[in-house]
Amino acid sequence: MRDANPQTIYLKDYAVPDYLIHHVELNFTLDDENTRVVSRLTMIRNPASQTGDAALVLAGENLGLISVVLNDDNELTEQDYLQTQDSLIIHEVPQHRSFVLTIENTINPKANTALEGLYLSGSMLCTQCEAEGFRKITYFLDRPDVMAKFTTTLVGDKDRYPVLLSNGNKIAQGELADNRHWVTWEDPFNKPCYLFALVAGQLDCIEDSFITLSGRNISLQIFVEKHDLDKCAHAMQSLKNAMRWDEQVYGREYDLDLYMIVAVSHFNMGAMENKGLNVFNTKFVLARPDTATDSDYERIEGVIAHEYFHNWTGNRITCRDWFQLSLKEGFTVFRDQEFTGDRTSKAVNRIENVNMLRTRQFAEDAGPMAHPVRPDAYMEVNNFYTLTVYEKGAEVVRMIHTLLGAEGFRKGSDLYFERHDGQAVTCDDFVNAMEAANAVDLSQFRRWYAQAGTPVLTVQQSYNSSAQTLALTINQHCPPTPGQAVKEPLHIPVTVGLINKDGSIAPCNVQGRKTDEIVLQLTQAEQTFTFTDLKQQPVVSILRGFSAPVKLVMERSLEELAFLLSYDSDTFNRWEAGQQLAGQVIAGLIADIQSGQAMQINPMIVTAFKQVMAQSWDDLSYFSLLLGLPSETYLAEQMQVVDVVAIHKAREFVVLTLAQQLQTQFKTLYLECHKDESGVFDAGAIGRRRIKNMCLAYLGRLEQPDIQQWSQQQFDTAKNMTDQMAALAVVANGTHPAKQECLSRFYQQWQAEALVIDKWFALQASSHNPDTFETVQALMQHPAFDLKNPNRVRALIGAFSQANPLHFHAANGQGYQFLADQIIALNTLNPQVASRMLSALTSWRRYDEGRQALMKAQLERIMTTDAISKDVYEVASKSLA
Ligand code: 0A1
Ligand code: ZN
Repeated sequence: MRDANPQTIYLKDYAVPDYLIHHVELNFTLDDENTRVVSRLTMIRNPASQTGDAALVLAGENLGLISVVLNDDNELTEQDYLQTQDSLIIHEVPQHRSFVLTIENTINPKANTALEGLYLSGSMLCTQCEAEGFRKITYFLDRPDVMAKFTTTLVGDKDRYPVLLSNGNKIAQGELADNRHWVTWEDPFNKPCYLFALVAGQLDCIEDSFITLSGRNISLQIFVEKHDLDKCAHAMQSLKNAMRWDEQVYGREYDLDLYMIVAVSHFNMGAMENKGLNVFNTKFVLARPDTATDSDYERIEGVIAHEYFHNWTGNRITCRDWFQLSLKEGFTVFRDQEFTGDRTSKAVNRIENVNMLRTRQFAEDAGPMAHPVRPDAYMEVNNFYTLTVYEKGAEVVRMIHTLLGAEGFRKGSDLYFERHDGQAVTCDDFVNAMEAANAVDLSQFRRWYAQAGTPVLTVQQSYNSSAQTLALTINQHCPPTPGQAVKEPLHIPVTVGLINKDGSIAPCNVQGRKTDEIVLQLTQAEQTFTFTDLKQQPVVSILRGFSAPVKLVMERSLEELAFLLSYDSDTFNRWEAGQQLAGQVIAGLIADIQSGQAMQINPMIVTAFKQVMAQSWDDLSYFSLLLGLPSETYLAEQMQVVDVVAIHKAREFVVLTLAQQLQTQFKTLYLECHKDESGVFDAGAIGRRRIKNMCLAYLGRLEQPDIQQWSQQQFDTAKNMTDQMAALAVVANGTHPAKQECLSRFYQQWQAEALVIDKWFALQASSHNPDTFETVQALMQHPAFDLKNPNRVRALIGAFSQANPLHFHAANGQGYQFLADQIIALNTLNPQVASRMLSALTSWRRYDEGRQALMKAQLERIMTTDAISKDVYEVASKSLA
């Protein structure tokens, strides 16, 4: 397919483009298998270019070239240009004046299973151009620092493509012979080609409007297939909420008169922020109470907001090059996290985000693909849409927010927008604006962008009763990562609070300033901070709100953790204390298993849970998080050599013990909260569903007839997907007599709803049941399974390999072989998805010798794949290096 030995691209080699494009006039004659593209580019030599060579090199892949014409009348011949596999090199173009280059080519959307460029999703034609998809549409300067105005005309059959959409405003339309019609769109804003989009097909739309703060009326449209029209209301409301929030919190208004969202069923990622025409995975648009869970509702609002926020952080100000991806992604994720926190529960949202960061991003940072938030090299840019760039990138922005405070941060973002509107810039430009607006020095802080790996903070405390002081000594250390053996100390905000033994707040008095909480600024490898005026030794609550993306090492007794679980006023640390307590208890059981002893559970965990359950809670979602145990994946992250079987057994033992000993409490709580509130999405109803389903999950482990009846009844009568899915999970993950019947009834009920069927696949693939592997193999043959649909692949293959450690890591290696087979098949169909599926194999060094050998053998087999894609090659080869 591509290079067997792909080239590495380095940040240090960045050079400005040799040519610039002012205006792009595109004309598409649409056809599912043979679309004709005419691209008329108004160009000029870049005065800032340093290159002596005048050749014009345009990127292009899989294109059928028809003609190249210079200045409208000079048709170039094969002597004038060179066509390679991935470029068109025109030997000579005018150097001192602008010129027009018109290129005509064909493409085949139907054959495009990689879903980059122009492709068919169901019966809809749509595009995905980030990062380098535009070169699969036509020859172009496909790099984000080339920004141009786009005018796009779409021509197509009226019945086949009744709706024709592109970026910006519709400026003209008309009819043609042979039942065809055309529409011209014009985007008045300069943009890089990765923000180009077109959509054509049989679409229906819901419409609404939004009045901006300055009184402009924006028309809002969501396009979907006809049968999905009744699932768009939540997405529309979410969009309006996001628009208002960005005005209120960042002072940013929308800039076009029209905002369009299209939902497509085949999409490699979550959604795409194309200017004025977002293209979304249906998963992040469609919701009706009976088809989508509460967390789907929340994620939809978050992703809609994320794409909307990109209009300022990504589109108006974009990235100079793809190494700067976190400039737009880190900042935009930070913005969507803050939005979701404001819309739902700040406490819950922070915990969920940190949970994801610590289980998945920390693993990435500790593995062979570890890279800085601003990577300095890549083979395939699509491999760098990572948790590090997105989630750790957001943490870096959050730390700036913590260091500067909300007001200082807003001053910095205002200056950033003022300085760089309309430009393609770097992460440094962002930090420069934050610095300049606040007169602070963030030079050491910049290392967060350049250094990979998760820093470890080791904390020691010593209380001096005669001096009434507490000294906190914090040491920072960051383990080496590939290509970065030595790390420099980082500038780390560490938020601390002190608590007296009676639960009251002890003031933090450092250098004469007395506050309830303090942000310590750690800048050295080791530093001691002294708190004064402490008559008694307080309990330290450190890294409040998870103020930095680090691992914390601090000796804590179970008693101290139980104290913090009861008294810490910081909602994050309170939850964290419970997690650590459970983690220590589970670690004790793992040790029992590994030394061949009977498991002996420390009763403190039961007492601690009982206490939590005895309190009354306003935020029931937060309450349910306090009752959750650390996941198997998170527990695995904590072990030197991961023992999947022991982790599973130990954790299950704790679940069962809690279910047995707190059975009465779980039952009472379940019955109290089990109400019919279908379609009610306020925090109260969401919280009640969440806590009651948590209770049901515990109780389900008892395998008792009374509980089996409860779960069956909840399944039978549920009117919302949250309750139906939670009940099905309990029924299907055990020995419930109606297991098969419920699974098949669920399928029958929902076979017309692709997103619900994805849940059905994922639930079975992540089950602990002993026959899960056979089930997964059988599901691969199910008529509803389709290797060409990324959502399906993620639901079945992704859930099995990433959310089912017990079965994926079966000691005989069958899980590894299965995954490798699928990756090899996906390599040809969709390299991006193939490479993402590979992540389950990259951490092979973390397992025992037997599993290491089996995983490594599969990685080696993948490396021998014929026509291996750049995407898969980069991840597999780096994993083996
Ligand atoms: N910029 C989008 C994510 C995205 C990236 C690449 C894609 O295709 C390869 C698609 C979407 C976002 O952050 O939402
Ligand atoms: Zn994004």
